[in-house]
Amino acid sequence: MNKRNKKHRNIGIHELYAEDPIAADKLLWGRETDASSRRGFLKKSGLVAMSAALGGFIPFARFMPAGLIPAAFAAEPEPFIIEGKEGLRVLNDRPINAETPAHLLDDDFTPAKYFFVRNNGIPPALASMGDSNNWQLEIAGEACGNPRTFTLAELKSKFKEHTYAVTLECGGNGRGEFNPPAKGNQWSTGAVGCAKWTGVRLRDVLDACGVKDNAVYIGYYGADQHLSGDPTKDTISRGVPIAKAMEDESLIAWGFNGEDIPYQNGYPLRLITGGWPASTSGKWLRKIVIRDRIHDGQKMTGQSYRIPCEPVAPGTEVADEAMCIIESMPVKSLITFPKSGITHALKEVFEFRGKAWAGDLEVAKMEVSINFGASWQPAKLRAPVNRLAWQSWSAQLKFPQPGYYEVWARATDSNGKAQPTILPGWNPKGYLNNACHRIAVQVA
Ligand SMILES: Nc1nc2c(c(=O)[nH]1)N[C@H]1C(S)=C(S)[C@@H](COP(=O)(O)O)O[C@H]1N2
Ligand SMILES: [Mo]
Repeated sequence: MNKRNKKHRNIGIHELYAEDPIAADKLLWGRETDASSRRGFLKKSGLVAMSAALGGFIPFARFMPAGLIPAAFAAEPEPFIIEGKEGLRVLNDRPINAETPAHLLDDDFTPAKYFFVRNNGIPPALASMGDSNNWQLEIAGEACGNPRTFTLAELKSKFKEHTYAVTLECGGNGRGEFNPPAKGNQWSTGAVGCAKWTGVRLRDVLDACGVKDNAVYIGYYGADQHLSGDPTKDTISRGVPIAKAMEDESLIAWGFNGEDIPYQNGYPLRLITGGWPASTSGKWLRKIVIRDRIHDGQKMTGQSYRIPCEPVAPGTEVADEAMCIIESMPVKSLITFPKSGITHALKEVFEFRGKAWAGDLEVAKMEVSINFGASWQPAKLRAPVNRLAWQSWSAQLKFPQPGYYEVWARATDSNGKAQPTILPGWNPKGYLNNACHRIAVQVA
């Protein structure tokens, strides 16, 4: 990870132009410059690219001086670069936490560059990893009959490979909206993504190591370091009940959309336990313990990833004993097209689309509103490609007259539970905000 890496393609536009405007012109738009006149010649492909970026044809493009940043980009903040990521909103750089703007989650399977990053500590150095096939995973714990260590190569050769599209959402996604505010990363809507994960079933590996009758929970340990640098401290060590661990879709994964898992998302090996807070899906996976009790690792106890067992009034202090571990995530959805706040004209009938997911359950119904929730109209909802994958939806919306609208989206799960239109129950740590996503649209 580095802030100022010249070799990196994903460098901020202002930085690019500041360093060498002529080179920036060439890189971004393919513009050739005549050194004597300093006039730029935008080739057809460059003009198309720039017009697309500006959202309109540029009638006087032939008069544009070389090395000029289009004014429309002037207000764009300089992005903080995370190697391998693009367009994310960075919430913290130590540890790195970055979320995905809703309009970049339009793909069925979130590309590596757009998959959010939630780190609790410092990821293991790539240079120290060596050949990923030698990466070791240890299986142990009180309720493990036959503790063993596997290399990644052994996992690949000894067990059957499976691929599932699984949605991961951070338990704190949406925290930024709670009032009184909760400490922690102020996620808006972007700590979520869905990728095709390839690996072996956690169940198959656990069975090979002997799951004793007294097994209750599993816990994970990763190779990342505590922020303090103290090697005796774990960054995070969470887990799930044994029944969740034994589900078909619970994986020890090395593949992400057919490639290696991106470095920030746990390369070369991670746990995938979909539908539950993504904090249960351990990255840079080194060890799994089969426990004879509820796992009590870092961020399993106290108030971490727990909500009041009974609802409380906003601002209430809740004792640890009255807090319960979050299990399945609640039903939720996003509008991924168009982008909120667009200023270009929408046609009278316009297709909106997005994604919806419901923790361990399926989304059964999707609706949209153009009148601040006064009435709802059905959207088309696709089945998930497999259990625990998010579902695509779309809706053709007709607007009665020009002006400013908000489009709201609401999903209902297979138990009949719908997203709240504004905010769900307040809780001390700001988890599980599954309020309806809303976007601004201008109809001209
Ligand atoms: N080893 C390790 N695993 C981890 C974490 C971490 O900091 N270290 N963060 C957890 C949390 S809180 C979340 S939300 C997800 C985020 O996964 P992502 O960064 O791939 O999006 O990873 C989980 N697994
Ligand atoms: Mo998280």
